[in-house]
Amino acid sequence: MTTLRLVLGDQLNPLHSWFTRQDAQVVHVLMEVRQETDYVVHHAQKVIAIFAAMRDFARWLRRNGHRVHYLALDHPDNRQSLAANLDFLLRHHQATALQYQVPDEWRVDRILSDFSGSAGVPVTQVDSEHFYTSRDELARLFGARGRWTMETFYRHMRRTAGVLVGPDGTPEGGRWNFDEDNRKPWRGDPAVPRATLPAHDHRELWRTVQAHGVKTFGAPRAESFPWPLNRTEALAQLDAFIAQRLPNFGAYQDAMASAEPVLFHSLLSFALNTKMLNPREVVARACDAWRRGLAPLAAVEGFVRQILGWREYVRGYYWARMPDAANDNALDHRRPLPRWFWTGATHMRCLALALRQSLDLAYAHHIQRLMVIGNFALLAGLAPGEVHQWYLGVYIDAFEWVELPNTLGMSQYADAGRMATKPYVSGAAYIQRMSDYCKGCRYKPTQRTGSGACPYNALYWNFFAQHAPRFERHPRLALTYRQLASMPEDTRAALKQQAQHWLENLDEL
Ligand code: FAD
Ligand code: DLZ
Repeated sequence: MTTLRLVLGDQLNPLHSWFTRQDAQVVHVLMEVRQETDYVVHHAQKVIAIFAAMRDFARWLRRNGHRVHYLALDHPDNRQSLAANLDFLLRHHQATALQYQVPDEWRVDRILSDFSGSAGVPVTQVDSEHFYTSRDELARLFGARGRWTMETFYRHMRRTAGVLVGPDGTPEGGRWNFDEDNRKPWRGDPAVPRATLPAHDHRELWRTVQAHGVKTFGAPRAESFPWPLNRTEALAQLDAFIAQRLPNFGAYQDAMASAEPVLFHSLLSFALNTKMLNPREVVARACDAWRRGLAPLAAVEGFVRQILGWREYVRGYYWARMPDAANDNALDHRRPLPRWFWTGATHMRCLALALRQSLDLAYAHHIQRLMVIGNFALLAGLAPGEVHQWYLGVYIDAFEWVELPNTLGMSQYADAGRMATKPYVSGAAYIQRMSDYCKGCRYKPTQRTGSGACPYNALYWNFFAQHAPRFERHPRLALTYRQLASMPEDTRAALKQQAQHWLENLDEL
């Protein structure tokens, strides 16, 4: 009477109730499959990280007395798909039941529920015991309301989870939101503490991945692999963040610096998304640091907002809107990605830095993703589906449930503003204010036209001119359209012509 339990590559949670007791009749199954390496072209570090963390988790299970059947990528029994392997393993173990934790991705959810219908044994889906909210909580909260604002959801979460609220349900410090205190550029001070990152040797694993012909991009860094691959390492990273970087997280949350790719960000998204860490413990640690006077409220609230607010919000949005959300393209943007998205070889220094960093580290922080790369993609009218595939592949933390809403909703306005109240776009001035990226750039951030002008500027005005029928009556864009209307006709024509030139020569920028 054997039961198989499937553990997916982003379900590496040692605190799950499945693992509270050993049972000789339960076999835990983990599988490295081409189906999962190939649904998009992943960054090399993402494939190494998932496989290495799965292998580590399997070892942890065995050490703790659990039975494990691990199908490595090159194992002769491996059928390379979730369903074919489950079919084989059910027969191999003569199993009489299959259990799996609710997957986070719509695609995998389909695969497993389709398989359940033909498994030939009873199949049970259990909770992954990770998120604060159920998949449908956001949809239930907002119901038929047209716009689902994050702020409303976040306040609901603060109250229901009892996070940074007083006994009467009012926010600590008298405000729900400290964003206004949190928008400082960083000019070299305070110093950024050196992150102590793991340094795993995964050259052998990388050779296996390559020998199998898995297509990847980006730097593998296999000889000194820098990501946490188990809960112990993830907790060490959390400790270091709380002690060293959280106090300045809020103030410099939106800042960018060429010498400091991470600044005061936590680097916790991979550990969170693979469930090595639970969001509750991360939030609790941050709140505790504030209570003990080790970090200011503005920093702690800013950090909590990302996890208790945005992270749960995008998950609810994803489950409410899939599968339709994947095809969103409200602005009918169709241009292919410029070639330099895969190399970073562009003369625009901000993009070169953000892209090279992404290819090198499989990481960029939020503002680099949103206001440098995403901003350009939207202004240049790149096809949102292609932009989504790129983001889904490139970052170590990219899983569709969190990547897709951020890319198509927040960044590309492809959902017609269901998520973002207005498009997240800017000209060069924002990038210049929030970073040192423009220093030494071939293009001048203060110039709008001419071969030395920063392309963001003409593209910015062209975007609003082109999409005037959609945005000109938007109350929060009134100033933008007043500025556009007050420009002399020949200025508007020159901006249009300049933007056209950039758009026709994207690969050369
Ligand atoms: P920190 O800045 O230290 O934030 C702490 C934690 O808050 C993060 O680890 C993350 O779990 C959570 N968080 C912060 N912002 C968001 C957000 N907007 N949505 C959900 N959770 C958030 N995040 C992913 O985890 N996976 C993705 O694939 C992903 N794709 C993105 C694509 C685009 C276009 C944009 C604009 C954002 C994307 N984000 C994604 C959100 C955010 O950029 C990353 O979570 C963050 O940069 C991860 O780095 P960190 O751990 O240092 O985060
Ligand atoms: C991202 C990924 C990759 C590259 N490979 C595997 C794999 O071989 N086996 C596996 O179980 N999971 C993998 N993953 C993570 C899955 O894509 C993830 O489990 C789904 O996104 C479900 O949310």
